[in-house]
Amino acid sequence: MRIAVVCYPSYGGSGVVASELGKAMAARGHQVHFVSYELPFRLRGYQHAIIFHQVEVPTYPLFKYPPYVLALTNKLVELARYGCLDIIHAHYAIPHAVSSYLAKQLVPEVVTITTLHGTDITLVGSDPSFSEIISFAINRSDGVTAVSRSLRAETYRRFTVHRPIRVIPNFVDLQAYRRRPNPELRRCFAPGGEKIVIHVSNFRPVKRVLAVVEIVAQIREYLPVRLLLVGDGPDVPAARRRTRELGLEEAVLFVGRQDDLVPLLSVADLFLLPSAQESFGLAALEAMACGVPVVASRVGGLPEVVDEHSGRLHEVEDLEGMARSAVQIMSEQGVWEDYSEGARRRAEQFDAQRLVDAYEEFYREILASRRGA
Ligand code: GMT
Repeated sequence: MRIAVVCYPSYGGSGVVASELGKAMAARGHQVHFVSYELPFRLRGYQHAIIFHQVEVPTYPLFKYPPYVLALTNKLVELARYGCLDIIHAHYAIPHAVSSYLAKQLVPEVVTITTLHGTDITLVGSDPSFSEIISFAINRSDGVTAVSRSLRAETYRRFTVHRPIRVIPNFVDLQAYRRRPNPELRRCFAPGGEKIVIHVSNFRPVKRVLAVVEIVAQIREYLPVRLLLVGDGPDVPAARRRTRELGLEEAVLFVGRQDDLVPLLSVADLFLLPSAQESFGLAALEAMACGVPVVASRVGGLPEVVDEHSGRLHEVEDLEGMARSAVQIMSEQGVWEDYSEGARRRAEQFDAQRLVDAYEEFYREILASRRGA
């Protein structure tokens, strides 16, 4: 198959899923064209059968807002006409599903698939400034997938969508993501033998990074811990401020964006994710694959990912409960080992091979149904 993958290139779950899926499809012999405004960060390094096409938007004094949707659509049309695409797979509905729809108006033989990831539905997409066009674009996609049952239900609840939505959960490469203990690195972060709590995100308000700092302050009343904050985003300054106010400068380490998470996850004892919304929680799944138990909020798709053997879920505002669970999981080595093994076992349910098969099958099904139509 000849597939165009449209995604955001920056740090964030939808770009990660799009990149890993595209790479897996290329490894299976398909021809994969990534289309975005920058090279997605998980695509660095040559891989056969992957071609990156950069979307450039011309500037003009009249354009207060450069028309990215048009430039993206134009690139897709070019590819469909001259590169002969079978499928355009848009990850994250805004604005990618709209560009796919427009491209199909010019090249009707191309099949369009949209994968809904989360905030495109729960936060931004349902804003009245976008909701009409996003409903329309979802309804006009030839195939639609969502990364969790919860996200599918939210889509039906918030939009006038009348198409079937296939749930294909996110996945993890279980070979790449496994615990690789490194006592030396562990000592660098926790020289006094403290436990290590980790949080990985794009530091947007929905992730509630300030709550992560608060929870760690509460854990420290019972257990010496260090917090590794991995990632970057708009809430970094506020998280630094709260860290200072709580007198936690020594205990909280801001390590910034990191491409390779496995070394960091491999020294961690617990992953904290107190998000206000989380359609799936890919970062939690990657941590679980590395044997890191999760304490998170009971929202969105998180209950579909974290079970009672791999971690604990609490109501969003229950920071005290999250701190208590964290202390219970980390205080006793035997308890921690049970959760760590449970986390890895649960992650094995989201094996990349099996879920890439599900996408490949979905592509074939939609292609067959469109061609038969
Ligand atoms: O908000 C983010 O974390 C970024 C966003 C994205 O699209 O990059 O993440 C969403 O998609 C991920 C991949 O499917 C999911 O694992 C995240 O749970 C989801 N984020 C939210 O729903 C807040």
